[in-house]
Amino acid sequence: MPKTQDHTHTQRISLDHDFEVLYEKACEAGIDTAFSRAKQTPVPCPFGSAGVCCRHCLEGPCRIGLNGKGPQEGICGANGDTIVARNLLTMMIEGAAGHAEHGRETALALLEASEGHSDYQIKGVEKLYQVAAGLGIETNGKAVEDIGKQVALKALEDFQKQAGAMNWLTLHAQQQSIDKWDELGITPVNIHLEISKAVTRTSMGCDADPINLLLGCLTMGLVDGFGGLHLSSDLQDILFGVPKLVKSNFRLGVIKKEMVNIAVHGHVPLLSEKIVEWSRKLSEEAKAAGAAGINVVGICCSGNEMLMRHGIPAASSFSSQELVIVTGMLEAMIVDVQCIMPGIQKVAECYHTEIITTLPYVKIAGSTHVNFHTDKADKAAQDIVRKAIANFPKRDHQKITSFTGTVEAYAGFSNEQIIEALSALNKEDPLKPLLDAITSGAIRGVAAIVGCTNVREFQDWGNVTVAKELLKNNVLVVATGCSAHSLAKHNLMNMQGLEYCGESLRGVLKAIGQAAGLESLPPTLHMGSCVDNSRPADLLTAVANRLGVEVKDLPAVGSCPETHSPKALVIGTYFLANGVDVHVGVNPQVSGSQFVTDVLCNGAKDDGLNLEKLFGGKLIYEKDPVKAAAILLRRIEEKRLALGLSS
Ligand code: MSK
Repeated sequence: MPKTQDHTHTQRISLDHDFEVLYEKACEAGIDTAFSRAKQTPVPCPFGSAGVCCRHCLEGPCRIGLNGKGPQEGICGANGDTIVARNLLTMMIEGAAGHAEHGRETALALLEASEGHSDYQIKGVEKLYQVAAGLGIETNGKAVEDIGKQVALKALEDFQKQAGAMNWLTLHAQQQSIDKWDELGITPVNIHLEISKAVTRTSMGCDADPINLLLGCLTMGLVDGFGGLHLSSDLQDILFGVPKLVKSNFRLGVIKKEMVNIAVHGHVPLLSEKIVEWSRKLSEEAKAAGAAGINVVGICCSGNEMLMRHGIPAASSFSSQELVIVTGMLEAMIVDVQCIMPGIQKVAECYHTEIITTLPYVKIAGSTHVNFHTDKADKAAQDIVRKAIANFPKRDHQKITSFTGTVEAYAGFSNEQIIEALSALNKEDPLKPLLDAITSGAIRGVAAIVGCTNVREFQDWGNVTVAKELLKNNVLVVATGCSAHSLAKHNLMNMQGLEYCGESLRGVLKAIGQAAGLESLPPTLHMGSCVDNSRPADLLTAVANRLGVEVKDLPAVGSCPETHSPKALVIGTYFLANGVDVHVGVNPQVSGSQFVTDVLCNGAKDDGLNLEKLFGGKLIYEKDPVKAAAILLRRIEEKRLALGLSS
């Protein structure tokens, strides 16, 4: 049995008590998890934390001395500003590449489905027509598959074209923003070209101008926003259908003792869709093995995707993924890509859980690998579900910890669903009730709470606290990613949470919800996975277009209180390029350069060049969630004032 690194487990790890129970159980059983490993290294490396460690060549690693003490240049002469900006761009590349690969796989899946040589069919026909029209594809008299193929080829063109702007950027961005990006020379041409160029410019002996490197970060933000987020969401809606309102459950009570439990974890929903389908089809086989049936639960964004389209319950966000296994009731955890801790394998070895990797470029030593491809998706899903069924009799009943508590949550708030709900109030002009609420001040502004949970943070605390502070002050809150897990678990996606809303916001939510046949809309709206940050972006664009202003002018903010991932940083950069203020509650690792910090965080009235002057919004780094919410509220009021909206 491995020895846990946290023998004392005195510090609390989560606002969710169930995970504290499991953490204590893991510590007592000598099972290491990310939480115990984090306590083993309580202070992160100060040089890495400040962004001043350079590992771009073999003369180093070099590091810049902190607080002006020690060497102020690397061996090549790169100073702290260059090194910090370059390291930030490296993180952006990593985040954008992950989302772009998600988009590329989805585009190929749509192409194969359209050509009839995969196990998938197009389910979102209406969305297909809408996207095709936006791309200028002629649809009259054409078969759905022909249109699907044209849309897929347009998407793949965004990985190949050598001139002009990306198709998906032109499809979704406001013209004023495109003009600004063109003027600054940051408009991306194609996704792979920009990623490749950015890798080149960060390598030793290339770009050494911190301003130019920071502009490169903005390009990566646009690559991510249009080539990762929008492209993936659009094509997934075409393949699997646009999410509609669903009711489901969160917390560990969703894992059922009498069932074969399968967790889907990762991001790209291609395989998870099939796991859900085959779990239903093979339930008789599970019963023959002594179980009551098959229960699929979600982790991270695979969980969000399956929740949004199928109402699959959610077991865990990022930081507690290993602890799900410690229930002793998980027969298999199926992973695809991103946010998968290698540590799950070691924890699984202490139980009967089988970790199953599915992509040739994401494997974990010791785990089972079932290769997934769209033309053999049904076969792969059947094999995986049968492996889980075969594991059910191997449970060690002495090691089981079950929970009964679940929290009900509403999800499925695509823009199409929001518009449908609003149209119950105004059929001819569905956006009008929302615009009226914003302009009258009944809704002070809109906030997207996005991003992760982070093992070094007290799980859910930052996400929930920022949300409650904003709700109390009548800000409409939407959420995606793992932060949506936090909000759902703490009653902010069901009607109980309405008590946290200010009176005027509650009135608007009730009016819209009741017109749509509900008691109310929930206090916060679950808009989906990480790539679905395209949805709040589209909502803001629609509101700005109707008000005749730019997105940067809206009283809208983004917040990532507990993030851990470079993906969240690059999503935030996409919003910054659109002029939206973005809060991060976790150190963005730029403090080693006052110049870079000023460019990112200073206001428009400050001396020198900065993001707010160029785009209209800035980065706000504040660890304390109450203070962070106060800053966001102030920014919302400033933008209201500038727009001439009621005080
Ligand atoms: S899964 S990127 S921990 S949100 Fe999208 Fe959650 Fe953050 Fe991964």
